[in-house]
Amino acid sequence: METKKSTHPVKTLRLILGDQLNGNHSWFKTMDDSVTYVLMEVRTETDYVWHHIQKVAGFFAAMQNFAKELRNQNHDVFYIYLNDENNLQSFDKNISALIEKHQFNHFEYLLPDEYRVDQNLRKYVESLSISHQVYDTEHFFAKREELGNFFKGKKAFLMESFYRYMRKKHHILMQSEDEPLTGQWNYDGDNRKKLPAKHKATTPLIFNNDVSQIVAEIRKTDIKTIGIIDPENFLWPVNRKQALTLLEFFVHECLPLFGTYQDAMTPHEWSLYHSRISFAMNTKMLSPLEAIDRATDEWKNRQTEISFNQLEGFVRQIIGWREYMRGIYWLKMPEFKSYNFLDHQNKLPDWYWTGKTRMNCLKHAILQSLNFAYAHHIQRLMITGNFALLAGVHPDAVDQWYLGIYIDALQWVEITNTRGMSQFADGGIIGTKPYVSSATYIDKMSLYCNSCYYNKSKKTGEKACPFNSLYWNFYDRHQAKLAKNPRIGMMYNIWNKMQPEARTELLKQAAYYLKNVDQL
Ligand code: FAD
Ligand code: DLZ
Ligand code: SF4
Repeated sequence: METKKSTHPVKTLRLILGDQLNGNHSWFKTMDDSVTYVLMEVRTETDYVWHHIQKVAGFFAAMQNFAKELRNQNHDVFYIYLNDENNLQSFDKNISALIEKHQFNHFEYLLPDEYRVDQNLRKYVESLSISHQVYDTEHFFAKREELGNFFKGKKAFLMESFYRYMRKKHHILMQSEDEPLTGQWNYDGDNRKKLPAKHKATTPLIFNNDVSQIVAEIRKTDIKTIGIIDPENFLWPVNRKQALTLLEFFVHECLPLFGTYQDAMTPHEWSLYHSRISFAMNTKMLSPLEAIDRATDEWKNRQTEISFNQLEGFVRQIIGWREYMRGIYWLKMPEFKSYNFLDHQNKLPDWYWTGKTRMNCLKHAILQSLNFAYAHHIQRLMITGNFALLAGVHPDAVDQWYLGIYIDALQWVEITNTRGMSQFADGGIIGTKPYVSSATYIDKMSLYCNSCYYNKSKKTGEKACPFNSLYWNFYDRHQAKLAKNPRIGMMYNIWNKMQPEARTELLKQAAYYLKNVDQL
C-alpha cells in the first residue's frame, strides 16, 4: 500500500469490475460513509473483441443488479451507464474524473482476473497522486501464485497432481488427511458415456429476464456483437438469487447424471446435464465453494440416486480444472498469449461466425453457440476446437472467437483452455498431447454423424468426412514436433505402416478440404 499523509478525512473510491460481483466480499460487511463504490460500462471492455450480444447484455444486467443490491444495503454507489454523457469509456479515465469531481483522496480496487486489466490498473495507480490499495476478490481457492509454487522445479504441470493437492488442502471429499473418500481419486473412466438414442435429458431451467433496455442502449452504439438474443426473455442468471436458483436446479435435476454424460453430445439438446453456472461463477455472483458444498450435501442426502462419480466429476471441474487454469494463466502470462508451438497460420473458416457448414457436428455446435452463447466442454474441445486445430488456424483467431462467443468467456479461463488445452499452442504445458480426433471419436460420443451430409466412415472420395483426412494430415505435417511424444508415437507407427498410395490419397483429400475450407 502506498500512503500519502493528508490532513483531510479519508474519502475512498472503490472500483468493482464486471466480473467482481461478490456480495459476500468483506468490503461489504461493514457500512462506511467515507466509501463510495463505482461500476462502469465502458468501451474498453465491450470492444476488445466481438462479444456475443448475450455476453454484453448479461454482464451489464448483472452489474446493474449488483449496484441495486448494494444501494439497497445503503452503500453509496456510482453506476456509469454505457451512454451516459459523462462516460469517458475507460476505467482509468472515469476513475480520474470521479476523483477530481468528488475529491476522493484514497482509491481501492480488487485484483483483476485478466492480465490486461491488471497491468492497466497497476500502471494507473502508480500514476495517482492519492493513496491506493488492492484487495483479493475472496473468490478462488488458490492464490494467483500458488500453482507456480506447487510445481516449482517440476517439468510437467499435471492437473491431476494439483487437483489432489487442492482436495487435500481444502479437505474436500476426503476421509483423512491423505485418503480420498471411497479410496479412489479419479472417476474419468465412468464419465464417458454416449447418450442413448431415445434418451430425453432434463429440460434446462432458463430465466425470463427483461434486458430490452440494455440491448436498446447497446444497439444505439457502434459496438460490434455476434449471436442473437431474445431481450425480453434473457435466459442467463443476472443476480445472486437466480445464480443460486440455477445451482439448486443443477443439484436436483442434473447432478445424478452429470458425470455419466458430461462428454456426450447431441443435436437435440444444448446443455444436457451440465450446470451452466460458469457465467454466475465467473462474475462471482456464485462462489466455487458454495457450488461444491451444495453438490456434496445433495449427494450425501441422495446417495442411492447419485453415485459418487457424478459428484467427483463436478468437484474435479471446479477445484481441479478451474483453479488449475487460473494458476497456469498467472504463471505463464504474458508469454502464453503469443504461444504458437505448431506454427499455425491459417484463417478461421467464415462459417464459424454463421454455422453455415454441411458438417453436422460443427453446424450444431456453432449454431447453438450463436443462439445461447453456450456450448459445453466437449463441444468446445472436440468439435470447434478439434476442427480449428486440424485446419491449422492461427491461435490468435481461435482465441478471438472463443473469447467473444461464450457468456462465460474471460481471458484467464478462455485462453488457457483454447490456446493451451484445445490448440496445443503451448507445446504441452496443459495437455500432454493434442486433442485431435477423426470422425470415430465424434461418432462414439455424439448423435451428430448419422444425419450428416458427410460420411463418417469414408476417409477419401466424395462426401468423405473432413475430420478423417485432416486428422492424418495433422499428424503428417507435425511429425517433426510430435513423433517423439510417447503418448503419440503409436499414431506414427500406424501412419508409417499405411500403404504409400493410401497416405497420398489421404493427404490429397486433406489438401483439397483445406483449400476449400470455407465451402465445407
Ligand atoms: P459444467 O460442465 O457444468 O462444469 C462445472 C464448472 O466447472 C463450470 O461452470 C466451470 O466453472 C468449471 N469447468 C469445467 N471445465 C473447465 C475447464 N476446462 N476449465 C475451467 N473451468 C472448467 N470456461 C469458462 O468458464 N470460460 C471460458 O471462456 C472457457 N473457454 C473454453 C474454451 C475451450 C476451447 C474449452 C475446451 C473450454 C473452455 N471453458 C471455458 C471450459 C468449459 O468448457 C466451461 O467452463 C463449461 O463448458 C461451462 O459450462 P458449465 O457451467 O455448464 O460447466
Ligand atoms: C465482459 C465485460 C464487458 C462486455 N463489459 C464490461 C464493462 O463494461 N465493464 C466492466 O467492468 N466489465 C465488463 N466486462 C467484464 C470485464 O471484461 C472484466 O471485468 C475485466 O476484464 C476483468 O477481468
Ligand atoms: Fe462431423 Fe464428420 Fe460426423 Fe459429419 S460425419 S457429423 S462432419 S464427424
